Amino acid sequence: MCLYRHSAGAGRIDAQLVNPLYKSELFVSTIIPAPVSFQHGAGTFRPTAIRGPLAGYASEVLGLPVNGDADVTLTLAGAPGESYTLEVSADGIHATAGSAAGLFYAIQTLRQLEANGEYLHARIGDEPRFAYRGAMLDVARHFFGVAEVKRYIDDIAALKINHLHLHLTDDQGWRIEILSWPNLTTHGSTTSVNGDGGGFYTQADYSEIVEYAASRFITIVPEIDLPGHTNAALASYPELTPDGVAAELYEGIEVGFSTLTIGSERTYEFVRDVLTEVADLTPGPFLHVGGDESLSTTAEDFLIFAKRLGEIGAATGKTLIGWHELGKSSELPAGTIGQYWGFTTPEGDSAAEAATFIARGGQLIMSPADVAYLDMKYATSTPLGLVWAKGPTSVAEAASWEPTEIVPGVGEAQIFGVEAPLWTETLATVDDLEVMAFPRLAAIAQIAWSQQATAHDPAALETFGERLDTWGVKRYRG
Ligand code: TNX
Repeated sequence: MCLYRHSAGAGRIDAQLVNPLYKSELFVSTIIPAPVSFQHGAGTFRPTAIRGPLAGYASEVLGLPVNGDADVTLTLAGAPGESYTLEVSADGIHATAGSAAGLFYAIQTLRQLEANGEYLHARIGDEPRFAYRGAMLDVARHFFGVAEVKRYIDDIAALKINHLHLHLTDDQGWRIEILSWPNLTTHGSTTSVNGDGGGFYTQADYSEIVEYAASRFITIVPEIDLPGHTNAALASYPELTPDGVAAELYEGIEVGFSTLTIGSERTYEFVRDVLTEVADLTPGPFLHVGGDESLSTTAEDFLIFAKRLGEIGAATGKTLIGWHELGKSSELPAGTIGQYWGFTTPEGDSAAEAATFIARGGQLIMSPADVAYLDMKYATSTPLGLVWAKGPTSVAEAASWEPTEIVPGVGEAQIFGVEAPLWTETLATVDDLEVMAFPRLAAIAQIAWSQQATAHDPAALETFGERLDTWGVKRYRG
């Protein structure tokens, strides 16, 4: 076997591999995200059956039967955590991890060692760099139903992403049923961008998504965006508006024109009721409360609101997450997590606002818009997508950034993880989502999972792209 550590440089193999997916004679690991250590041989193994925890799931994705004396074994042993080891040899395929999540990641890696039913001989040791590896889906600008979200969950699970942030509310639609404020969905969910129709999740639908995600070791992070991005709520309940007159429903793509009424106690009853219901429905530890682009809220009002929001949010027992503008407030609950969406070279107050979360004992999720926003066009000719965040954003740009080199004073220890948002002003179908996400999301998942300075390898991304083709996932071909 030849030893290859990704962080150390390019790996090589001397033997020509027969397997068509490993067609390069100078074989480097094509696993995305790249594992910590990877040794491989030239041979392959053809397994017949699987046993162990997660055998049912593995059987589905690998297309092998479950059987008591299988030659693919999944074994729980060792310290808990997300690490795993995987060995493929003439003796069979053996995955070992201290947790079911680790075995799940071993299965994802295994899927990428396969071609024509044969698995490349390999020995892999792996664990993630960051605890939080996220994708965000905006279901407010366009609505995506339960089945569509489940499909996106399967897509991102292959990349060892472990959080799906659902942007559930915005100006164009309110997508989660709130029993104590029913008009949010009976009225506020009926629209989307472009008159493409509305939709919402009943609480049962939402729980179904949460459970499905959990079966893929993905935690749902629900976002209720406050106090801006609230036109759908303002259209549903006139008592929330500054003048007591219901807003019109909105199907455009402007941002920053809506705000809750900061001086009214009814606003805080609304915030408390909504956050309490959403928190109660959500088994995961996080509640995202938005805070971005509240351009119609005065600076003074924003601080008043942020303090109340922090108090109400903390009372749900969840750890709050907010877009970096919430860091204008120095009174957020200790440990609140900030989501940085400024550029890789910060502009304006974005770095200072992000730093507030660290000062309060929290961490940052890094989503720099110029490299991690999956709704940016790939090239000027891309029919879908926007360009405002220094777009177009090529695959190479999405793949070549380092989270610790963005906000001064924010290094490895201050970073909770990395998330790639997918905003949907211009995206209406699952094909649209996949074409914008892939392959850039694969590149960003590598930044979230793989060791620092793991080189961006266009050939590995292309191989991953070919796997997406075999899995029936749409992708952009540059
Ligand atoms: C900015 S960045 C937004 C979203 C838009 C997106 C479009 C941020 C937290 N908010 O409201 O959908 O740009 O790219």
